[in-house]
Amino acid sequence: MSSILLSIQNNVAFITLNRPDKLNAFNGEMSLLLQGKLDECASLHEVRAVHLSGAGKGFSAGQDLAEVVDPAGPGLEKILSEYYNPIVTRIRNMPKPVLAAVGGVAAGAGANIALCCDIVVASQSASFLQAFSKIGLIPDSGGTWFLPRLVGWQKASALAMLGERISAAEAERIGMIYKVYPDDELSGASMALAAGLAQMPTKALGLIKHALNASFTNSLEAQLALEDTLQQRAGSTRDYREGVKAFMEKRLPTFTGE
Ligand code: LHQ
Repeated sequence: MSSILLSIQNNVAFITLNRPDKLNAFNGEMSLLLQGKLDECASLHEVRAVHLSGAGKGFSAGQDLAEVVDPAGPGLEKILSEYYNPIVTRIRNMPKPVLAAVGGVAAGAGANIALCCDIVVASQSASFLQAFSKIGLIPDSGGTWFLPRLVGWQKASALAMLGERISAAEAERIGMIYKVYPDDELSGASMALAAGLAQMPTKALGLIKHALNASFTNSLEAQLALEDTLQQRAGSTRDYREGVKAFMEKRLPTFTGE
């Protein structure tokens, strides 16, 4: 069985991290496979939303530490530049929404790959930990970029330094994730969210992502100018015309992603 599964249903690509006996810890092969599946999702026109989850009882325990201690394994530099960084940039640059459904522990790079997604939901028993400092490392896979933006400097600093495991409820409370569902409802709820996203105006969602990607580093003036540019693009889509027409005709819109 492959360590990354992909299936596409009703315009949603379901990507599953699939090393359940290792809590879906990443090895090099799995990281490269995930990059390939993300490329497929980005290029396939029928894919209008991506749902990322883990098989079994964890989301992902981050780097498979057995690979790190293997003398024949990849070095630290390769792990970041060839494995994790390209995953994070693919998710952020994909002009389609990516939703992470965290149904168990999300640790290390596993946590930060979840947190770089556009919407993160979790089950009540899920947990998040910046495990890095416990083994003498710093948060990677965008952790030092996303965490302060999500939860503020103080919480980010404490979570990164202390490496404490926090509950999904606490993650929701501090704004690290969007919503928590009872354990037996996560799968249905996250699939419904992804299905809903896949029927929305896909180009506008991609442009929202583009604008948010830039918002923390742009000046207000630069962000207003970017909104202006991107709004012109959104306004030239079929879905925009359909959205306004449907509103005027007092009916539900049918968006096609065009
Ligand atoms: C694991 C792992 C794991 C292998 C659980 N590897 N087996 C970048 C640059 C270069 C190098 C390093 O990495 C990185 C990026 C990173 O992601 S660094 C952070 C790496 N991850 C960690 O340090 C997390 C280590 N794991 C844990 O702290 C715990 O296992 C967590 C909190 C994730 C889960 O705890 P529990 O629910 O109590 O489960 P467990 O500890 O009993 O784990 C279950 C099994 O999974 C166990 O194996 P065993 O054969 O004893 O049943 C663990 O050894 C194995 N496992 N994480 N990352």
